Amino acid sequence: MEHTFAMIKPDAFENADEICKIIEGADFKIAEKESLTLTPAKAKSFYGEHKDRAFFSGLIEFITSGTIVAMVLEKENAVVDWRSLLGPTNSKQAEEEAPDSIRARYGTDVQKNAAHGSDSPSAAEREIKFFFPEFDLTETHRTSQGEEAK
Ligand code: YYY
Ligand code: MG
Repeated sequence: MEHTFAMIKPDAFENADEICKIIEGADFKIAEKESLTLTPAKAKSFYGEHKDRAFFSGLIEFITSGTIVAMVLEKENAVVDWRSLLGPTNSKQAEEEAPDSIRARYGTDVQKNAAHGSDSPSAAEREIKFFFPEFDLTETHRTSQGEEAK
C-alpha cells in the first residue's frame, strides 16, 4: 500500500470536513491527521525547494496565515491518485481542466489553491517524515475489509 502527504491549506480550512469526506469517498484511508499552524521557519523548510522563486515570500505568508490540516493518505497509487484528485496547481486552470478537482472546487488562484499533495514517492516519504516523524511507512493501516487495522 502506498502513502502520500496531503495538506489542507488555510484558505480551505473551513471546508476541511467536506474535503476529508471527498478524500475518503475516493478510497483513500486517512492514516494520520493533525491540525496546526505552521511557523515561518517550518513553512520555509517545508517549501525549501522553492526558496529562490519570486512567489516564495507570498507562499510563506499565505501558508502561515491560518490553520492547516496535515494528513497521511493511504491507497494503492496514492501519490498519483491524490495529485489527480487535487487537480492542477492553479485553481483557475483547474476550473477549466478538472472542474471536479479539489483545487477547482475549493481554491481561488495559483497561490490560494486549497491543498497540497506530494509530487513523487520520494517527496511523499520526506513530507510524511517532516510532519509525522514516527509514522511507519511500511505498515498498512486498514484491512482488506476496509476496517481500521490495529
Ligand atoms: O506541487 P504544486 O503545489 O502543484 O505546485 P508547486 O509548483 O510545487 O508550487 C508549490 C506551491 O507554491 C503551489 O501549490 C502554490 C505556490 N505557487 C505560487 O504561489 N505561485 C506560483 N506561480 C506557483 C506556485
Ligand atoms: Mg509541488
